Amino acid sequence: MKLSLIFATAISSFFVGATIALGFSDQADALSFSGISTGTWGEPTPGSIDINPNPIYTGVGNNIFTWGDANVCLPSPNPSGCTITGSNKLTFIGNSFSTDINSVFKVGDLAYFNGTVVKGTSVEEVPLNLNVSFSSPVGISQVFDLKLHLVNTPNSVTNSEEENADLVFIDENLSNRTFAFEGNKYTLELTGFNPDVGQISIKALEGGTTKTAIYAKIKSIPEPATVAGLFLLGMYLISSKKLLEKK
Ligand SMILES: [Ca+2]
Ligand SMILES: [Ca+2]
Repeated sequence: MKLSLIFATAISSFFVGATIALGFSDQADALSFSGISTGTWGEPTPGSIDINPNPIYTGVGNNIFTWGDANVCLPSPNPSGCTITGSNKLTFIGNSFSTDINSVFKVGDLAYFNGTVVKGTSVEEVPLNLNVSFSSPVGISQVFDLKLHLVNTPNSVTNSEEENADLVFIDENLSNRTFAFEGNKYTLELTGFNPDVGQISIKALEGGTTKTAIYAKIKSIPEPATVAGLFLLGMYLISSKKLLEKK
């Protein structure tokens, strides 16, 4: 008699807990996020002094970043002349967005120009400070720090164009990905350069431009209420199994 009373209480408190948890979960899943993204480049990391003893760059604090000394004389059709491609360049242009939770959306366009530059004047990594301003009701602005790794391969006339091509890799690990709204926590997760498959690098031939975009999605972090509900369910199932076994 006493035992059944305990279980009745346990069951009813489980259902109350589950209802609260489901209530939160439904609300979070139905939430959509809209806003505007912008981005500015941060201070780059040149990398090893042996590789880049004379790093040259412009654009910290702007949305156009250049690196490498473009003053290099490439073979030209005119025997006395030089062809200068210009420095390497990354241009980030943010956009407005509207997305549901767990859906991939575009946070900005990225254009990558692969300049042919003087050896030892490049940089190896540049941070992009991605500022996301969420519209009402979320109404918060947050800067997410993401990093791009710049792979500047040495060029050789005996190489193929593909072998001389350079690359940009995106680091998907944001250092400050979490934000809060109405007591619930969310994360912004980078998904890379492609909305459909996990693509973390882009390539451009020497003197060529590759246009791409950066994609992300917003996920909700499970609430303590949900975790508590699941814990209660687990405890209830274990005790009811034990009770059945005893019978
Ligand atoms: Ca290059
Ligand atoms: Ca190269």
